[in-house]
Amino acid sequence: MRIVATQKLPGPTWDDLPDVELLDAWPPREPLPGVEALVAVVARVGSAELERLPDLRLVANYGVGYDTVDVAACRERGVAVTNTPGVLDAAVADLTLALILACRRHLVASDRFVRERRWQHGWAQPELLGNDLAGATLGLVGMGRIGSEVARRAEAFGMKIAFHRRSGGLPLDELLRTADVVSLHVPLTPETRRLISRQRLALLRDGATLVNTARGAIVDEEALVDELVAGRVSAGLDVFADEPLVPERLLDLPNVVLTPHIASATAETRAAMTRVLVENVLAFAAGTALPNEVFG
Ligand code: 8YV
Repeated sequence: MRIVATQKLPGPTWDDLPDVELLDAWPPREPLPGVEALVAVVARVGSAELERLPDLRLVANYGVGYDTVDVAACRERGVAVTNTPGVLDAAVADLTLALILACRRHLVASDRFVRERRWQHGWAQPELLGNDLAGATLGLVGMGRIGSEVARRAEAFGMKIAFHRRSGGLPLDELLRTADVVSLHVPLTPETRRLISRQRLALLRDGATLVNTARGAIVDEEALVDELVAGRVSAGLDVFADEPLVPERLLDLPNVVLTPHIASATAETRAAMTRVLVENVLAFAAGTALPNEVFG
């Protein structure tokens, strides 16, 4: 079976895949007949890309979020799509807590303060005065595997948990109005695109923190930048609407902590994601049921 990958993946199980060809460009410049499986790493797979791979039967997406893959277009052509759920929940939840702590305790600004040799009195500067996690309310938008892991960790810090999800929990607007920290844990779908609109951002309390480790396009990014420039709220952002572009206006703001989509980026988690992806490709090659097929 001919397998191609947009990139080599980390971890020992990668070598369990037989003869993977690494593509030097995505999408391929020329059509590649005979390729049946594609390992896709942050790669857009839509109708145009599928045309270059006329014999494709599997898109194995490296990641739990598969918004870059047009699942409907794949289905139309009889191409199955798999993802890598379950193994990255803890890593994403850890980074979420790290961003919450970094924002609420001005960690990055404090580090900069020391490095810039501005620490000249024993007493912390007023602008570095933070807020307790204990007693603060964390509003989770989405309460699936990752949201639940975030809740578990935040409870250990003494935070009160509120959540919104499709069925149950607080209405979204009420959650946004009442939480001290709002964290997003929903997939990017047509329903969640710009779910956190300009109007909804305006509902956030003064001094609230928005954390996004899900997908940038869930938020109206321009409206968020406006709020952050105004200094009314703070944010911890691991994801952006048009990665790797980060809005220029964010780069000098003290009330934002920025990371380059690293929520799942631990050696252990990335290796586990590779293992799950490889299991799916091997199941496909063996003609057995795909462990993590997604259907749109
Ligand atoms: C990236 C993620 O896909 O799983 C997801 O949905 O966003 C990440 O794990 C991964 O970093 C691919 O590079």
